Amino acid sequence: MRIDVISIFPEYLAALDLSLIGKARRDGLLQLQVHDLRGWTTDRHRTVDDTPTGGGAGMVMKPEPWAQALADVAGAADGLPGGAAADGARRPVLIVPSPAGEVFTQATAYELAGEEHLVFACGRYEGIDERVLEWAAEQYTVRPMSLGDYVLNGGEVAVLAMVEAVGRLVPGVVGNPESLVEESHSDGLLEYPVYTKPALWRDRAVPEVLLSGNHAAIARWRRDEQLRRTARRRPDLLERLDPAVLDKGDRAVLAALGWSVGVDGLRPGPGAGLGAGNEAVAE
Ligand code: 6GU
Repeated sequence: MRIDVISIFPEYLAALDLSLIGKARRDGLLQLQVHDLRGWTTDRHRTVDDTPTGGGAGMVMKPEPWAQALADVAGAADGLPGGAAADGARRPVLIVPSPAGEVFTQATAYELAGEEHLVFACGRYEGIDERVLEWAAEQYTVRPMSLGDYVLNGGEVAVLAMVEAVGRLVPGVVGNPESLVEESHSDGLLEYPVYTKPALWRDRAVPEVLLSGNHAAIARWRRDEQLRRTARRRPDLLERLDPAVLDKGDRAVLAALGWSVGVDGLRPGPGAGLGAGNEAVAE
């Protein structure tokens, strides 16, 4: 997979040299390049911003440096001018980090991991002139993306998160692909709690079932913990769960937590989140 990141703070992205993503780059699994947007300015001051048309606070990123950068980066992918549209090649995906974007989820990460070429355009200030996104749609699939309902100063930190979430799903990047199967959000539930040695630590014992060697019992306990934890911390995820994925044991745990399972989905009952075995679980 090829990934280009365009930013006025390329040093922010230095962390992409580290750990799993850094190794994937060195191994050639990810062709990741970070570019300084100011390299596409033409004035002496290398200006990338201007005042907002219509008035208001802050500054807006000028369109022309972005257009030059995005045209170069799209074309460089296969060595042809405007080469992204070459025969058979998929359009590159332009991801624009913004609190005004659609929410980036694990499902988005899986979608993007199947692409050939991702370009991340890091905005700063109040954002990028909207016409850049319209213009870029001629060459790119454009996807404004948000990490969640809070505001960062610019897209760089969001890009670190998205590149890591996508990159680790590219085949070969994570050494043991099984570790991708049993993790939070892969099945719509939060991950179960994990423990290591010693079995007794500062008067706290690990749950006994985990020492039993009974793999079926361990799997059941872990699944129950996933359901309990998700009900407690993220009831919104349970409400979106497809009831078809629930077995008899799941339904029993959910009933004990005060949830009802109907054909149309899961609903918290009057007791859910309060009593019914869901209370006083300190974390
Ligand atoms: Cl992707 N960008 C910015 N600037 N702020 C954010 C965000 C992205 N996601 C949440 N807040």
